Amino acid sequence: MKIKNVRFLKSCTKPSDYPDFPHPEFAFFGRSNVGKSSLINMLVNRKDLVKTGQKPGVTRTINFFVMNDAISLVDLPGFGYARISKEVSGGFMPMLMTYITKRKNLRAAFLLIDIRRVPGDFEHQIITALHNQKVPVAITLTKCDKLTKNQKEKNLRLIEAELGIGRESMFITSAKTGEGKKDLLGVISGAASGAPEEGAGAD
Ligand SMILES: Nc1nc2c(ncn2[C@@H]2O[C@H](COP(=O)(O)OP(=O)(O)OP(=O)(O)O)[C@@H](O)[C@H]2O)c(=O)[nH]1
Ligand SMILES: [Mg+2]
Repeated sequence: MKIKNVRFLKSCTKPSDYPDFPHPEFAFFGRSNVGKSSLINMLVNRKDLVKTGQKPGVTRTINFFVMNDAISLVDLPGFGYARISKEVSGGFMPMLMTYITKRKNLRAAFLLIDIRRVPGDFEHQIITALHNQKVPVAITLTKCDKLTKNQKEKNLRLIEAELGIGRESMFITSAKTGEGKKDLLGVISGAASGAPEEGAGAD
């Protein structure tokens, strides 16, 4: 898929503020600092469309972007970072769960997992919530440039065992090298090729 244009649409936190955008939507979930914002920049060939940062907790709202005037990409806050709020480390989970249940035009989700980490409770909760809404989930391993081939192999086995799925069903990516870009764009263009959905705005 060729990226002709991409623009920021809106940043918000609650369903009543979600943009009334009827086209297929793709959202990026994952722990704080896993590389959600960086991956979106990589996919759309832009260094700084989305703000990224070295410290966890950079993205704190739901950010909607529009690509080729036809597809929306959503950068979400991360979960699992204890210092992000006075609450628990799952501080953003309610916002994410509401987004999953309310957003009718969510066509597919990318669940990002740092290839150096084994997924845990938060990832399982997100997978279950997406499955309940019948939203397909693409498990996307990030920061793959950071490991040697042997380390990658070892971690892939741990992640496969934890999620109960094989690596052939996962995407191996790097926002740094561009690895996986073609495959992820293929998921987006494939899933987006259906007609725009009815009632795609907030409920
Ligand atoms: N080496 C390498 N670094 C990466 C990659 N992806 C992201 N990073 C770095 O990881 C850090 C976090 O990236 P972000 O894209 O801000 O992560 P995020 O998931 O959006 O984080 P929050 O918004 O805080 O939830 C930044 O310093 C990025 O430069 C990657 O594929 N390879
Ligand atoms: Mg971010």
